[in-house]
Amino acid sequence: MLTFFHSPGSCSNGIALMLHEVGAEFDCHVVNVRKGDQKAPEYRALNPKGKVPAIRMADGGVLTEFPAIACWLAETHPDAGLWPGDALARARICEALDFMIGSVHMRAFTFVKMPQKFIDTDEGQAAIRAHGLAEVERGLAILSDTMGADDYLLGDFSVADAALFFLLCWAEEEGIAIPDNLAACLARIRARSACVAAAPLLRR
Ligand SMILES: N[C@@H](CCC(=O)N[C@@H](CS)C(=O)NCC(=O)O)C(=O)O
Repeated sequence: MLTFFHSPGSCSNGIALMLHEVGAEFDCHVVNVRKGDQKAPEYRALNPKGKVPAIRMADGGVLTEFPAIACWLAETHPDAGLWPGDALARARICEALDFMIGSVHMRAFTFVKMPQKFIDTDEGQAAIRAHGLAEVERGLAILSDTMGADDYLLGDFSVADAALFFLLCWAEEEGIAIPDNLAACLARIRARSACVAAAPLLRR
C-alpha cells in the first residue's frame, strides 16, 4: 500500500488526481503546509526536503518531486494507459512537466504566493509578486500555445495534465486570467471521474 503525503490545495492536488487516474490503492497522510506541518521533525525524517508531495512506497522507500511521482505512478499502473510506449511522447511529457514545475510553479507562482519568503519589506514583496504574476501569465501563454485546439495539454489526457490542473486552480484562486483553451481544459479535467473522486482530498 502507498502512503501519500499531501497538503490539500497545494501542488500535491495534482498527485491526488494522478492516484485516482491510475486507480492506485493508497492511504493519505495530511501534511498541512500552511500550518507548517512540513517542518515537523517526524516529517523531515521522512522527507528532508520538507515539501509535499511525497509517496512512501510498499517497500518503505520514499519518492519525492512531482514529476518523478507522477511519471512513476503512470508507469507502474500500465492499465491506466497513461505511460506512452513512444519515446518522443514520453519526452514531451517530461518537457511539459519540467516547464510547469521548474518554471511556472517554482519560478513564478512561488513569487506570487510567498513573496515573504524572499524579502521582508512591503515594497519588496509587492515587486516580487508582480514579477511572479508576469511570469505566470507568460507561462500560461506558452502552455496555451502548446495545447492549441486540443482537449488536453498534449492531445489526449496525460500525466502533464495533472500538473496543469493544480496550476490552473491556483491561477483561478489568484484571479489570474486563464486563456480560453486552458480554462476549457480545466473544466474537462474537473469533469473526469478521477477528479470527481479525488474532490474530498483537494479542498483546503
Ligand atoms: N519541486 C517540488 C516542489 C514541491 C513544493 O514546493 N511543494 C510545496 C507545496 S505546493 C511545499 O511543500 N511547500 C512547503 C515549504 O516550502 O515549506 C516538487 O515538484 O514536488
